[in-house]
Amino acid sequence: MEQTKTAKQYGTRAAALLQRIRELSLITDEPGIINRVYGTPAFVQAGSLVLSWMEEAGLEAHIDPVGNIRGRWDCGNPAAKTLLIGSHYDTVVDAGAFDGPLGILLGLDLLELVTGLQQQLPFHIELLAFCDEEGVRFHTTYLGSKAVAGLFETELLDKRDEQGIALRQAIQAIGGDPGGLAQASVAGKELLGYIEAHIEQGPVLYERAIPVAVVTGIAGQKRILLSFTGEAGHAGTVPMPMRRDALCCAAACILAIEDFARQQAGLVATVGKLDIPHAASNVIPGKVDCTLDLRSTDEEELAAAWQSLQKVLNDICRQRAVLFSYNMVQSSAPVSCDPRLIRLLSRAIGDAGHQVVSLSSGAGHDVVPLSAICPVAMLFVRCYKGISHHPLEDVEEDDIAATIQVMEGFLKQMVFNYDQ
Ligand code: HGY
Ligand code: MN
Ligand code: MN
Repeated sequence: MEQTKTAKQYGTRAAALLQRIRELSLITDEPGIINRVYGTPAFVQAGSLVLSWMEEAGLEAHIDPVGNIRGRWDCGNPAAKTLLIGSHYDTVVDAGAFDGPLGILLGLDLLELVTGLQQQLPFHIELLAFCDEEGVRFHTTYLGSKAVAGLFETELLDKRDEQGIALRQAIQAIGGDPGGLAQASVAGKELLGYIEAHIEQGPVLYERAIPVAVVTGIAGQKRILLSFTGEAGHAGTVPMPMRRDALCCAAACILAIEDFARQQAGLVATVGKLDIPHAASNVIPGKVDCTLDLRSTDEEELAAAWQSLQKVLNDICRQRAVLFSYNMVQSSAPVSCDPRLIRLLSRAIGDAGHQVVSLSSGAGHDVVPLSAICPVAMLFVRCYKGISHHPLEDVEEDDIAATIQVMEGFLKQMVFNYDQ
């Protein structure tokens, strides 16, 4: 098949980027799947590899107090602003290879172009590989980007993982400094903006056969721990009408949550984890904890949905004589991307010969905390059938070539439109 001009011109860089994606994907705590959550040996190994790539590219690179890997290109003018580019290098469990690393490596590709060509730019660029966007280990997301945005809440340091290890200890264990997180912050600095390229993690671009899209905004999300307390008992002796079965109650609640979300167009609700302490096949579950992930791009709808769901869950628990309680683990409002950056990114997409499509993101991204301190933009990249958080996650080399071209075009737009 005749290679497109883009594939020819950018194909070599796309192939090199894919090679690095594959190299990173082999760094895992669980051979056979990609598993690289915050603070593990694989996490540290992956961070060192990204650091070495940044150093090879000629960037001033370092690991910050929370574990973000950072590479800076200085334009030589101390008064200049800084453009931030990045994504995350932690993963979910049994992850795909592109969620996070693609955005880091696209930024690295751009910086290799800048340093390689001794390009004179009027502004600085900082490449950020964030350490914990997924929040898998401590169940609270954006740890790295919150530190960079100066939004890290110190009470997070006492959060414990399933082994009872506190985040403070995990930071120390990787050589970080839990007392020095303020040094990671760029809040208040002269920032031009933050751009993140990321797989769409949804099917729209794949269905419409379009390689990239500009993101208009990121959905708000609530991560809530739901707890159901009934009464444990002997599976063989407690008559059914006398039971206060916490698991049956949780099951009824989980189906009610699904039913509720199905009736609200802009809402999604997911119970992704369920835990039965001291579970045994011959014991009626007395206690069940599960996680509720609630999202909407409309802040009022999200708040109202949670209010309504609390009533639904309380009613079910009352009928079953089971106690219901919850802990709001994390709550982030919807975020809008910056209109000016959207315009410049759309121009770059058009200049690269692609139809300009705008999408909102149901997935959370490090853009969320960064939006508090500077204008933000996101570029979505088509992925295979929209699959993500799954080993089948994949991106075509031609789409990586197209994205490289758009990112380069965006950088040009930022230069042409730079006003100190
Ligand atoms: O959960 C999310 O939306 C993201 O993948 N962390
Ligand atoms: Mn991601
Ligand atoms: Mn993810």
